[in-house]
Amino acid sequence: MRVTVLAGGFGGSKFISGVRSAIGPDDEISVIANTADDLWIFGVRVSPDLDTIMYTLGGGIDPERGWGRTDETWNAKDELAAYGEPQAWFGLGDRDLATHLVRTARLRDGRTLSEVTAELCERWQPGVRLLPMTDDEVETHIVTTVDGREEVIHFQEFWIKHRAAVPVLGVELHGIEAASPTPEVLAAIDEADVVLLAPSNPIVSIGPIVAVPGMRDALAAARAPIVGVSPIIGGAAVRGMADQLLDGLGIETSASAVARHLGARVDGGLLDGWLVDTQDAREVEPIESARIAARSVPLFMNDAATTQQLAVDAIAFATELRARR
Ligand code: FO1
Repeated sequence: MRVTVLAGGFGGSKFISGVRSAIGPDDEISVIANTADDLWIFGVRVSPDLDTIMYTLGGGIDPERGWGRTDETWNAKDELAAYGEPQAWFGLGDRDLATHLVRTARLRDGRTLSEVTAELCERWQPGVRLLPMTDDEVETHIVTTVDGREEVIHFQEFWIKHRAAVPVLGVELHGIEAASPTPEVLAAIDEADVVLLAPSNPIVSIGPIVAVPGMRDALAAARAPIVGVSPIIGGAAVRGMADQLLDGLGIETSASAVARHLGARVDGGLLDGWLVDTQDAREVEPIESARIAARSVPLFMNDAATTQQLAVDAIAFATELRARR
């Protein structure tokens, strides 16, 4: 069986590890990862979601932080601060820096982000094909106000420097118009038996992936059923800043509102099915009335067993829906 997963960073990585443990030896997983969190900083190219997935599945992630490397040191970051570097707010770890240096060197040599990611994965062996959504530069920026003045800042500045504590007046995907899915991404969608949307942020993780021109058409044309996992449980984001972003865009922070935002595939949207948590079982009916099949199962990925079970439930749901298509 070929499973293709669209995912962002932390929540996506855990879900993917569950999918990896849920499939058999003859199955394969392709991950289409968000790259709109990426940024140039201190002269290196950082790809947070690619690295978080690669480190998590490769065993190098710091599990408490949820990003960056275990046994990390921050000498370079401290030295940058000593120089008064204005971007020293960015958590540039010394071990993590090596990843960015290799990526930057290869990009400077004319390699694509997909080629670089495949090379980095030779070391980490994540057990999945990790595919950047595009090889073109796309960056999420947040329209906000700082000290009363409207500003457009990179998502990482919003998230790290401002701790997502500034208003979200809008989200802009810089470079999206000129971006295109990579051939590997289009093949992963076309050849999939099942397509899953990880419980990642619908605005800044899943959103940019499906905003790449041509991506929605590829997903609509896929023979595979498309099933998503709600990142909202009990009216709150499980982790991260989904609620601030949803509020900023006028989307209710609920499992059914996110499903409606992604849309029913039969009506030109993305979803054949949507998994909600057992505590949101009452939302199954309104989601079904939006022509998206829905099911309530435990969504909290609090250990390997529950994470694997969630993946099993998602694949089973998709397989059942494929039988209906
Ligand atoms: N998140 C933080 O909250 N603080 C940081 O300083 C930080 C640095 C960082 C460096 C590399 C990397 O791959 C991720 C990093 N993250 C940091 C997480 C990152 O901002 C988020 O994981 C995604 O961009 C949102 O999912």
